[in-house]
Amino acid sequence: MKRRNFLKLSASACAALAALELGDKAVFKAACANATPANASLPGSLGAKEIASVCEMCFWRCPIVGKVKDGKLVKIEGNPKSPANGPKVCARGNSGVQLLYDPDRIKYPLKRTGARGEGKWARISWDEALDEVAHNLLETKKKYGPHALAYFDHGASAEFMRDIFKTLGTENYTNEPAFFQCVGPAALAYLKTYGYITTGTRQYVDMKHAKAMLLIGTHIGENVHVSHVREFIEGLSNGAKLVVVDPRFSAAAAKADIYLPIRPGTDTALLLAWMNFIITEGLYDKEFVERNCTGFQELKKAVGKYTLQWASPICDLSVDDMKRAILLLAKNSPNVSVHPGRHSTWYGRGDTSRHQALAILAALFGAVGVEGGLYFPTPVKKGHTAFGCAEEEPETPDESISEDYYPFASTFGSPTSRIIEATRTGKPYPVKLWGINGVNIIQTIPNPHQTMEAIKKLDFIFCEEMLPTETAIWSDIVLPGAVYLERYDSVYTFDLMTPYLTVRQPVVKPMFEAKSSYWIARELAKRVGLSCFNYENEVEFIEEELKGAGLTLKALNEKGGIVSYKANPYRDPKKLKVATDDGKIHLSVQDFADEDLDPIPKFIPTPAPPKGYVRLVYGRSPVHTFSRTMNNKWLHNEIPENHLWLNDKVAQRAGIKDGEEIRLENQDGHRSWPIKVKVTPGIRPDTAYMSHGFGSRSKHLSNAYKKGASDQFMITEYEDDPFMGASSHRTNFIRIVKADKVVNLPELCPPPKEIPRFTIKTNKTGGK
Ligand SMILES: Nc1nc2c(c(=O)[nH]1)N[C@H]1C(S)=C(S)[C@@H](COP(=O)(O)OP(=O)(O)OC[C@H]3O[C@@H](n4cnc5c(=O)[nH]c(N)nc54)[C@H](O)[C@@H]3O)O[C@H]1N2
Ligand SMILES: Nc1nc2c(c(=O)[nH]1)N[C@H]1C(S)=C(S)[C@@H](COP(=O)(O)OP(=O)(O)OC[C@H]3O[C@@H](n4cnc5c(=O)[nH]c(N)nc54)[C@H](O)[C@@H]3O)O[C@H]1N2
Ligand code: SF4
Ligand SMILES: [Mo]
Repeated sequence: MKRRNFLKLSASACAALAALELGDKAVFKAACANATPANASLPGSLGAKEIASVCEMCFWRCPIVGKVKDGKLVKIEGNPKSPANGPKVCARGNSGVQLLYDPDRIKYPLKRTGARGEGKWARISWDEALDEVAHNLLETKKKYGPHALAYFDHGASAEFMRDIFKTLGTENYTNEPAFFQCVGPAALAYLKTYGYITTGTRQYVDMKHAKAMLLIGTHIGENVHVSHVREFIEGLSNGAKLVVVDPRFSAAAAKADIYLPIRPGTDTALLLAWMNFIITEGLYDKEFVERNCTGFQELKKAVGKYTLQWASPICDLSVDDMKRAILLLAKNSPNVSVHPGRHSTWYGRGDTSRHQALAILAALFGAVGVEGGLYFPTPVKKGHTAFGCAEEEPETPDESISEDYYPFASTFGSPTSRIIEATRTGKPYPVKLWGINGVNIIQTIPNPHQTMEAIKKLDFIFCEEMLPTETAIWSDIVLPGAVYLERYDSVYTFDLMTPYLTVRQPVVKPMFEAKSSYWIARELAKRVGLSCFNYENEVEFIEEELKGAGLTLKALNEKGGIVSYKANPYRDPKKLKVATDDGKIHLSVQDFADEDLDPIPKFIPTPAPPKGYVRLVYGRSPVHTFSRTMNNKWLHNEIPENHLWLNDKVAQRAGIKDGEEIRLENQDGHRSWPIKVKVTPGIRPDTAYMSHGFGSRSKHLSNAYKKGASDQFMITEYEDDPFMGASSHRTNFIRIVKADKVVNLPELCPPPKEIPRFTIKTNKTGGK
């Protein structure tokens, strides 16, 4: 397929990409040039008032303008002054309107009346709700100690309330950005190699100026972050070569010069063999490595045994294809984007190592601080706000469920798997209260059956939510949070290739009795006797933050709600200094060795599918964000349900037809809700794929309830990453249930002897 036809792809990415209209740079320029500048006081083109704000339909946080007519939000567009997205938003950004006006929204504080999980509530007042939450926080702490309190948090709404939990002294918060289900292993690997997190909420990789790019997983195009997709497409249209490694023919794979349909879970074997190849063939950047890296001799020795011939049966790729791919990347070095990845909690054991291998590969290519390589963030200055909550670290318990289990977990809080385990078992100490904010824990964390079991053991559980989700129906008290379009949050600074500063501000007033996250946290803090959140309201601290940037809210709005800065992404390789202690890139990580962990990546095979099963993997629906958008009318109309991608040869032998509705059964006997099959040659025979977030179990979500199936309910086996405790999501296997009969799936690519098979437990937990 030709690059210019990218947007015409028939794959599911099409819908989102069409909404992005990213393919034609001319379109961009024209749209930017003609757009009306955002200004809080000027009437806009629809005769509507335009208010600059920041999207939170996902965490990329694109600058937007809301067009408001007669007090009603009529349209959301990208902020034309934004150097990142210009006047563009994606399908989800555009559909924020439908989140705001979703008739299913939680309108008032609610108290559970039925059993947990039943979703029966009574309306109560804010005073009653906050008093009850505060009372339970204090009582639980008094009875069991501070660590009995746990906070599951994600996104902007969760930040203020996190300070309350931290100040009350618990080690149990899960911290943004979904560290233990998302970027944790990748972030840690880059932090230890380069001293800064080149992959956290942001991925600092200069795809726009790359001559070649490598994506391992990383399904850009289905994974939609507007400016990131834009840079990827600009890189391609500038002529960059692309290597995509993915067991599934993703939207990105459709654009690849070389596509490697790897056996899932074997990427580190490929990366080790590639490293050995470029070292032995002298294709790495010797001067760069000598000058800027430590640990090269150890690395060379450690990877010396991994040949392409060794990797070939493991990865199920031909030596020739692997060689062509690495030669293509090497030929274009140092201007190579070795994409650091984002979602990295794949297999537990080996996740940090896989991303460490990617970090090292970039360094071997000298692809750091140069055009097309990993780049340096450009910090954007803003003022510091002190909310007055305790700054000191909480007291560690006798046995910590964070750092005593995983040496690198505690920087980020406590692993969700440990909190759930402590809640279920009372060991090593009891966890009795959960607060939840911005996370749909049932859909987000592996083994929802275990999560629900743990919830039943709690003394108290509350959440701040906008929608009556699965998590809400399990909560004792539900606090109605304002939607991002109804509230201030903070000043946002972007330190990427297009640095800027902007602010989230309300486009309309909160509807019903919804309240902003700051207001909720402030009121709760007062009730638990903390002198936190001393600013009367958000505007006060936003002005403080803006002061540090030489701005006021009024001045910022007069500028269209956004101020751009010049990027400083590149460095002279002769004077390179990264943020590690010695300024060098660490190809072998002593901090890992000090904790008896591998200082240099090793390939640790994840168990292969048992006979009759295939591995279940997942990814993004381009028009949805996890479970949070499933009830959104416009997005639901676009893609109402997910499909199970199944290899065509496997389907044929198993007698399964395209479009047929089946159920899945995982290795523990758990069955999914009905899902239609997409029969395709675009997936390996040992793998099945579905997009995440579907199959809602809350009857209160009129559009989302029972639409498609949930991947999470098939994920009952997980392993924790030994470095930092993130939970694996791709260690589960499924077969098919058709008209209540179990269909075993044929094995068309058996694993080599190096990869042991998963052993099915005899005492299965499922069956329904
Ligand atoms: N539309 C949309 N976009 C989003 C989001 C969203 O909810 N909706 N969420 C955002 C967030 S928070 C994140 S973290 C990112 C996640 O997006 P990514 O970081 O891109 O996620 P990955 O898991 O790397 O990529 C999924 C791909 O990995 C492939 N895969 C599965 N197993 C393996 C394997 O063993 N090896 C290899 N090489 N590939 C494998 C799958 O087939 C799939 O194509 O997306 C972001 N973008
Ligand atoms: N099986 C499986 N598990 C996964 C993933 C996967 O692909 N497959 N992806 C993982 C990744 S990469 C990530 S980042 C996480 C994401 O995990 P989550 O962030 O938990 O994702 P959502 O399912 O969207 O749940 C967010 C919840 O917060 C609520 N919410 C959203 N915005 C606000 C707000 O402004 N205020 C309040 N009060 N509530 C709000 C939404 O209504 C929704 O219920 O999931 C991880 N878990
Ligand atoms: S990528 Fe889309 S959903 Fe995410 S912040 Fe940007 S416009 Fe919003
Ligand atoms: Mo994520």
